[in-house]
Amino acid sequence: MPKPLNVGMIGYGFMGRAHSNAYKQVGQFFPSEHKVVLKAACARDAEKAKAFADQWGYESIETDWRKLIARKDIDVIDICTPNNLHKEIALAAAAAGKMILCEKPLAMTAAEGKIMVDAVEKAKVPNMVWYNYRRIPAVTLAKKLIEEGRLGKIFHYRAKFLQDWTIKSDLPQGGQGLWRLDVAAAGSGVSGDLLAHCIDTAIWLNGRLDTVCAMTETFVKERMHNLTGKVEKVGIDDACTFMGRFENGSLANFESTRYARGHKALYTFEINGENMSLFWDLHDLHRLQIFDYKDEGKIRGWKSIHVTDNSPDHPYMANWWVPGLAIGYDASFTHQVADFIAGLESGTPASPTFRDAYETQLILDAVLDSAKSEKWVHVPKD
Ligand code: 4PW
Repeated sequence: MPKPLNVGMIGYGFMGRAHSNAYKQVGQFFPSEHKVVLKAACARDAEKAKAFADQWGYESIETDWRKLIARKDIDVIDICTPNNLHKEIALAAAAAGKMILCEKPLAMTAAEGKIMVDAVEKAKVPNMVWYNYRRIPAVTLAKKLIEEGRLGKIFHYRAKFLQDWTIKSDLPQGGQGLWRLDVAAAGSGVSGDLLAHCIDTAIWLNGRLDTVCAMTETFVKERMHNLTGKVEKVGIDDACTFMGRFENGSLANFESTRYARGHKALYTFEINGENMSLFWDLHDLHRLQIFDYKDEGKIRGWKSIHVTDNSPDHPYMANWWVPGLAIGYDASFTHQVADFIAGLESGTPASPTFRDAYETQLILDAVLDSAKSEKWVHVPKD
């Protein structure tokens, strides 16, 4: 008999849907000793909670997250709220001995993140942050190639995450769907929302970032606030770019913006090593592009590996369809739940844990400090 893993979901937005979809898929494709049960969905508005619960198959609803956490029949708390609630909910969940899956970024600031890390470690509760791009098979393959030492010495790591959905100056800030524009709810703008993904992937693939020099811009300075009904100053960064240096000596170049007209979610990274370069693009998420300098001269060139084989060399794919058939963005979340469960069963926690994600918070703080001070900033070692 599989062990039930009873999930209590807090929030019902885009990420609430992405995670719920993963919970529903995981048992079908990644069998384990656990069976995910969608136990309760929680939102302040009962009607919205009920509609969400009915759509995704949650057994019950709560309108107060404290009541959800107090329930004996909940094992895992999934935090899909705006960022300003992550800390309070995580601390309460840890104190109640619940496992915690928290949407990214972990916290509003590194200081908040540290409190959350201490709480989950003190309570010894399994924990993870939803940096899902690590689980795209082509990205996981990149990690494998790097670990096998195929790239040699790394010289450059560059990443960008480009969107264009906030260019309209009459788009309000705050409230449902628009909390990402409200600094009180989000903590920051593109840095916490998009750059955080680039940083998480980068430190996973290329190790610690040591120093950064950043620039931010807020292109639209005032927006109507949905919660107050007044035009208010915009406190988030609309664009954030930085350069830096990794501990391994390689140079970093990062760009994130919501003002790149024509781009909806263009996340790319490229790594240049002495022997090999790798390039990945979210728009073509199955392809890992590789240039291998060790190839024979006359056939040397960029090649595109379509990571849809079902051989054990292509991470996750053997659990899906037949060789050659693609999976999508949603599968990265399914893989993350599968890895979380595998971590529970093996005793080796799946990454990124709260502690791993805290590293990203330290870098984000350093990036924003640097943009403000117009100076290079060292990323503190915890
Ligand atoms: O976490 C990010 C979101 O806030 C996502 O990975 C992409 O950008 C899609 O939506 C936003």
